Amino acid sequence: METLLIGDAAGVRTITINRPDAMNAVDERVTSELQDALKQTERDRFIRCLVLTGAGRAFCAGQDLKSVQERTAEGQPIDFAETLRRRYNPIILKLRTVEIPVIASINGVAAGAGWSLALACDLRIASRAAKFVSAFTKIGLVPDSGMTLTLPRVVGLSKALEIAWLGDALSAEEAHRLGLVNWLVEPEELASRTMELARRLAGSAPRGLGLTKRAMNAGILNPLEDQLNYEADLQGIAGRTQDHREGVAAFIEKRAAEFKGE
Ligand code: T3D
Repeated sequence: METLLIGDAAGVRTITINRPDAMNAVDERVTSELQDALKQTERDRFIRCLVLTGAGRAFCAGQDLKSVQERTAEGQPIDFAETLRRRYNPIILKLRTVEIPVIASINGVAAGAGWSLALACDLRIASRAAKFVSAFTKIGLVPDSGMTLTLPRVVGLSKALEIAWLGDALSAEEAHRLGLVNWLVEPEELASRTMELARRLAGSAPRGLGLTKRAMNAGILNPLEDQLNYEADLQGIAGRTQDHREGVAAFIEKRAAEFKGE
């Protein structure tokens, strides 16, 4: 694995997205390796709990915008509907369907699809240094990777729209208050508190935990699959706009975007 660190201890597998210089932004290799790592985790019967985290000061900054801009500059149009279905949606579905507890250990910023990844996990423990940024609207896109289902289910429709539309960063404290994070801990305690929780879950009856997840999933899994497809359709439209290209260029050039509705 080039972009992931994978470690096992006492029945707990930890997958760390390891592109710290890019705030663990997700390129083709990350999604491909994450898909493989999740499939392997499901096959490894001795793994009883999975932890997902990020290296350095970010959890995950979502899609790698530099690779998006490079491809656009090379004249290779990206079909976001296709890339979501092929790259992101299988990861979100696997996080929900693997019948072991999945903990997001949120060490720093979670933005765009990076936040969606955390929302697709079963439990979230966050460092007080973490923050949450929807990010999609700022580059003319639609929240994806399940966020349009997972976020309003936790915070309600109006708050979800506020978060998505305004795109303001949510502090770890605010995310905890809203129920988006189960536990909030000091940065230096995150790793040990995560392992304490993971070991406790790994020591529980695995079949019972897995079936509990299956039962709790029952009400959301079919809607999630439909919603992932629907998000992909909408992202296909948003991804073809001039405003999206302007949003990405503005982010990379570190300036305010000028959106024209085109
Ligand atoms: O199918 C498809 O492909 C479509 C799918 C889309 C899914 C998505 O996730 S869309 C959303 C993509 N993500 C974003 O728009 C987030 C962009 N990043 C940010 O808003 C901010 O960087 C953060 C809030 C994450 C962190 O802010 P801050 O101030 O702590 O750090 P920074 O200075 O902005 O970033 C540090 C470096 O990381 C910087 O590089 P540099 O200037 O030092 O060389 C920055 O460019 C880089 N970086 C951060 N996010 C990304 C990134 N590089 C590439 N892609 C990123 N997403």
